[in-house]
Amino acid sequence: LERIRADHERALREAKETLQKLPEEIRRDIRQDKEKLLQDARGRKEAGAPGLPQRLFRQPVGAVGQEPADPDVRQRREKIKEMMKHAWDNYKRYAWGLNELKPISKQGHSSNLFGNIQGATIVDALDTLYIMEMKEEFKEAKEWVEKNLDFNVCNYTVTVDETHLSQIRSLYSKSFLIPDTSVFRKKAVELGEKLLPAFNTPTGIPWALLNIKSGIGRNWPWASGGSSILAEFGTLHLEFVHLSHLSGNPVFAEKVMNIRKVLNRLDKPEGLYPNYLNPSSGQWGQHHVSIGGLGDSFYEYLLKAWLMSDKTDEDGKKMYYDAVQAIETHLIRKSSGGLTYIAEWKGGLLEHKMGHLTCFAGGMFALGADGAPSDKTGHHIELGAEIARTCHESYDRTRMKLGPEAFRFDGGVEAIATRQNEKYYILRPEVIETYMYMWRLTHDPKYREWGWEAVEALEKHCRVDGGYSGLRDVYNNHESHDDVQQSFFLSETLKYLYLLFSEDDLLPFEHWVFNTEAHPLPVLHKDDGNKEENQK
Ligand code: DMJ
Repeated sequence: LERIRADHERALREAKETLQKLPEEIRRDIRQDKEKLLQDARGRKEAGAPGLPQRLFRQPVGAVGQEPADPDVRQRREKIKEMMKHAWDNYKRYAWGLNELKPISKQGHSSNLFGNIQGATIVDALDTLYIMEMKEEFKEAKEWVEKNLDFNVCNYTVTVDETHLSQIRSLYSKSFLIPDTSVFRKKAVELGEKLLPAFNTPTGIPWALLNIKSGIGRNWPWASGGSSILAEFGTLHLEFVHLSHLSGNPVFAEKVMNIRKVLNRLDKPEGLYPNYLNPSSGQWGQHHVSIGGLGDSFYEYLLKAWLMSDKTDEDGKKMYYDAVQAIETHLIRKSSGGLTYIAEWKGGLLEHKMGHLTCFAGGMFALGADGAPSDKTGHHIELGAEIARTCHESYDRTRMKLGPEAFRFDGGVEAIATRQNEKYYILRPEVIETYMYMWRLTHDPKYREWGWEAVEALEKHCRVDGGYSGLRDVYNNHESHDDVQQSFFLSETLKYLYLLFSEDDLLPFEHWVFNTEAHPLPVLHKDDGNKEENQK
């Protein structure tokens, strides 16, 4: 009551003062108020988004590289660009604005994973179009995002990892790579804010699913008694640290730093991280450990958090190298035929199976070699090379020269899928991702050769009139297409192929880290005034 009375009195006083002014003075005040409002609005427009701090766009290093010097390499790179054009043009023709393309039935496709989100292929492909200098296509994609991507329609349950996070990841990366990025920046922060209630759990480990309207979260019922999943809550770090930079709001970084704290407090069986963690009790669920599905990108983000912090994030570094040590001791094995593979661990027992997803680890080990103790650098590169060789074998031992979803090292087989439901290939990127890292870090020409084998196989078996399709069985004599052109084919598979045949000056590793969907994020260099931020 007192406050209302005071406000009321102040309003009366101001009105009286105004009435005592000459009409000319009143008109001047009004003019000044108007000008101020206009100025504020202009400022907001330049800053790109209301409420966001102004940020100068720095010309990014290596967002566009030089032409490859070698004419054969140049030609191969051109071919990959042509593949991107084929994938994009068909998406545009038959599925524009929808999530993905069905290249055989020539219509749009959307799996449950996407919820109500639309245009996943456009958002995902933007930075590939940009680095390939496909200017027209990039322009139309950017315009679509500006006009159509609206997270305010999200008054439903969203997945905190796969779909929505991947949108943040993707938008986010664009706000660094591409000039005039206010639109990406604004939308990334907007979506980040919407996801914050997912962290309202007793431990701060986020739910996998969130109803944006009610702010109530939950987990998948199949996930070990309603646990959160390591590869989901462990794959937020890079984007949330950057979100704090973009928005000026520390809350995002605080949320992911807390995840680390919780993990560091827990006992880990044999130093390994199980895939399931209950966000209420803070206890591990089933002791199932995998460097593939459900676990993979958690390990990737420990290493990349350290790299993205310009190697100042000591905590991330320690967690990564400790985890690799435990993985080597308990999961990495050599087959009798001499192939190194990463098995899965179920309550202490090994399942001698390696997923296509796990093949990304070859690139990760090699990328992490630099920070390993000096006597182990060569060993980490070697480990990466061995995983690359095994994954290449998994491709080479199929009829279509494209790898299965999972391959086994038991029952007398090596690097071969034995179960029918593991024989499919859905245009996944992980093996090519590893070739790209191995090429950049060793310049051994075999990685480009292996990448080219994959290009030829994709052209022969996956390319159809209406785009690119996955295959149901890579061991079959005849293609049975699954009729889906995954959006990650454009954002990851084709981007890694393009980088494999580019010079090292395109998105150089000293300046960029690739997030788990191959979207580049800039390293927060200490000398750019990020020192304190990195250490927080
Ligand atoms: C990608 O979208 C990401 O790399 C994710 O982390 C796991 N795999 C898919 C594509 O295979």
